[in-house]
Amino acid sequence: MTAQVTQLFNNIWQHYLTVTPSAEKIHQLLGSGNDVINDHVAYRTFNIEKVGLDKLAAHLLALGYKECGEYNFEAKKLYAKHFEHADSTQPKVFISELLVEEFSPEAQAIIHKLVEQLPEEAVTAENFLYSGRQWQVSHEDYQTLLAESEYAAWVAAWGYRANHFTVSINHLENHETIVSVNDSLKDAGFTLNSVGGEIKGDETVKLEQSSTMADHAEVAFTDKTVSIPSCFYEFAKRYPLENGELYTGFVAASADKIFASTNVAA
Ligand code: OOG
Ligand code: NI
Repeated sequence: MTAQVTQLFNNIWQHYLTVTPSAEKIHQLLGSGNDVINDHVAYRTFNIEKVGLDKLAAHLLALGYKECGEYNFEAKKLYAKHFEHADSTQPKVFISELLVEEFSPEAQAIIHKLVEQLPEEAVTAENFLYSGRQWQVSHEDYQTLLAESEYAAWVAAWGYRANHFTVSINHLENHETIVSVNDSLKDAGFTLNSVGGEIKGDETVKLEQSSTMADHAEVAFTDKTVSIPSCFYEFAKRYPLENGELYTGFVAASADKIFASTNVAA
């Protein structure tokens, strides 16, 4: 089963790189051999039965992942869960879903129209987690969604792919702190997500996180092709609990700010 998990994440990684060229550069910048380990990978979807969080999670549960935590983001109208594998060297997975019914009738209609186009069997296909967008969407509808929810617009444009991978700072040989990682990234010209400060969380919540602002890549909308934010790279440092084991959960207040990594720069 572990070989299958490794293969799945290799496929997800390759698919992510096609729209996130900076990830390869960041790997080289921070790593020194085989020390770049992924702390987690994140997914986004809509809470519509056909493509809900559970449908994505089914692919992980089948490979031995277990549900470990849940999170609510009231202002963003999102619900999320995270999953872990018994083999702790495998990435954790954070999956969120948009509470579609809480948006305007217009936005809801656009979202339902997209999801209806997706072939039923696409969701259970082996490649679902790296299948991208299997519906047509106009730039006009993208803009309508963007006005209400950056998250909704992102899913409409990119579909099913890792939204980000996350370097585990704990495993890096050349960096001890998140400040050192952030400084290297900035020196190399990368723009960090500074919403809520460059570093989200601290030792008291057992998790420090930072992320780049997403790369941009071209999307062929039905009416035109436009370059928009694609995917980003995150960095996480975990601290031990009383029992000496590293904290494995997420921190909702920090996650709330990480979502902004796919915002269009002001
Ligand atoms: C997920 C944001 C949350 C984390 O590590 O807290 C997250 C997203 O941007 O889709 O990944
Ligand atoms: Ni993350």
